[in-house]
Amino acid sequence: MQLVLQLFSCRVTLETHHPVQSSGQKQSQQSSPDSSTPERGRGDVRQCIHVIREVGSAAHALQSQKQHKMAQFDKVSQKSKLHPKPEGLTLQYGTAGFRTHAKHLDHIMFRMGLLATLRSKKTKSTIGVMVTASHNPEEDNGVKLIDPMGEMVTAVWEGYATQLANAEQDSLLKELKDILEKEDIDVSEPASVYVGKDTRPSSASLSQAVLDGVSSLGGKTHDYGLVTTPQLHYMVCCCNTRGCYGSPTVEGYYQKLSQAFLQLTQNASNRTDDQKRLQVDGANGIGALKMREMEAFLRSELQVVLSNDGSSGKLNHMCGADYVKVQQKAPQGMNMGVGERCCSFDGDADRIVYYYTDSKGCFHLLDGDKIATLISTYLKELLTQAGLNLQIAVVQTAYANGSSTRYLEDVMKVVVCCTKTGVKHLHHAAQEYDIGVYFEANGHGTVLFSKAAQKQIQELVKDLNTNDERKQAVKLLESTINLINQTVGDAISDMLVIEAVLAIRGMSVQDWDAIYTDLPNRQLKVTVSDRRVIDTTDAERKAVTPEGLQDAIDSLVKKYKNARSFVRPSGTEDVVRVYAEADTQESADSLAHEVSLAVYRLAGGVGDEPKPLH
Ligand code: 16G
Ligand code: ZN
Repeated sequence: MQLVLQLFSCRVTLETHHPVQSSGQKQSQQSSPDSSTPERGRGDVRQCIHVIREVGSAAHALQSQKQHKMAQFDKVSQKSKLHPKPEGLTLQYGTAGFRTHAKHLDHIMFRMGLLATLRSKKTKSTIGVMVTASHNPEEDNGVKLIDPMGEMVTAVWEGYATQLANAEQDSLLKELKDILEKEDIDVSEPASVYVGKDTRPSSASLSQAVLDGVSSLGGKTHDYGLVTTPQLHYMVCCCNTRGCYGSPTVEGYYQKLSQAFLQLTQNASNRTDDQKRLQVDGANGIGALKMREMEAFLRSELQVVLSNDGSSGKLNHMCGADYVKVQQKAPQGMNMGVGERCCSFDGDADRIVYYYTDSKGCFHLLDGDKIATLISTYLKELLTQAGLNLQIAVVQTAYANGSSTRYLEDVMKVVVCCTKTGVKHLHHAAQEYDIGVYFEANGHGTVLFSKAAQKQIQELVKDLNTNDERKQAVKLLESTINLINQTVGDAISDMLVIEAVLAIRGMSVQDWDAIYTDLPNRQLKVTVSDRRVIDTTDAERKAVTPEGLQDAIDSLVKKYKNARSFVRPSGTEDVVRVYAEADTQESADSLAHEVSLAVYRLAGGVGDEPKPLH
């Protein structure tokens, strides 16, 4: 097809050759039909030979491209037999990529290697593939694709991922060609894919399957081995910005973050060793390993006491950010002193939550909402001090505690925006502002600075005419930007930001906790025969279907004080999630139960009816 088009365009060149000649030339040609004007005639012949040669070499190039393509597809076909798809198995690229028991994932990994290669050819950039199942049990695994600037892959390509993953063995090439055609990808383009993995026992062979997929399509790989998810996002961004974002090595990451952290904590020089001490629960995962590596770079400005470091316990088992957030209790294996500042990473270190126990033994959780509040308040103050007129917004989901939203809007006068659950939605919304702080209540989040905002801050740093207070504030802003991993939520980077903010403002974890008091809340799940019967709107805060469900929720909420409740189908589990908050824990529990019953009755509940919590 391409060849025909090229030949056709050559013919057009030949035919239009004469009309563009001057009338004088035309005349002389007409008067010498035997081409007795030798120059002109020779010129035409030369031109024709040139065009024929071009056509010939184009045809040759296309021929060899075609051969190359065939050879490539042969290789894919051969290699894919080593990573066969179990017949009938279908999986979907969900909010967090593919995630299931590791034993079902070998073919998925190989195919995601193929897809990442295509994505790289399409975008002419390096693409990342991370092998991890985050906070899931150790037996599970998963995979996520990372786009050129370190963000999540687009929705259309998520669709291709599902399409490719579910193609039966004999139609894999057909699906591959379909994507190539739809996206108009030249298969002979070079490709580059960065691969990383977490510490799960299955991750080594699964990441090898990704590498096989890439190489079978002729792509180049860089295997980073064991890295946190946010470290791989960082590498991809560093590579595609040609080093502007940092150096694409693990050491480059440690250097960039630690330098910024040390610069920030210089502004809190009278901290005691006690204040520098932080207990970190590594979830027995990759975060623990990387924290150990980073320690030396922090030059004792942060004194980490690491537990669940992977030396004995099981990944995410009774520990890690998800366990602490869901169970609302301290992880096992951590020796917590009264009032001591502690935090937990999840299995791939892209989430973090803080907590402490008070003198009465009461457990206090500081989740993503509290983190967003601390960071946005700090940034807003710096903007005021620096005299910068930049708009700052906090992006939350429906799960954000009502108290946090009220505090941010009413007291801090910050714009608050609510999106659907899932990092990509929050990330996307945060890009709309000069400074977008986004956090899910579960502890995944970061801060995005627009290019214009970064430029303004950098220019002001250089501006020698600014007075001391302004200069100090703007320098802090600059270091804070360097400390934040803007590509994705990053437990290590977020932890360092939080530690720096607490140090600079001279706050204890208790002071931070006291900024506002969380409304008691409860999350439950209900099993229904098909969770897709629940459709939501208004950033998942209202149920559109099944009919009558939202009315039922509205009238239940009215029975309680300061109450709020919503339901949504989970994107990662075959259940419907129910959230409720109210003025007391009893009310929140009771409301959550009543809403669960409404879901069970109106949305096709299966199994036993939900039982009251008390
Ligand atoms: C995934 C999402 C997370 C979200 C969670 C909700 C990413 C990288 N992760 O883990 O942001 O909170 O799903 O799970 O987007 P759910 O739909 O089962 O409630
Ligand atoms: Zn995670």
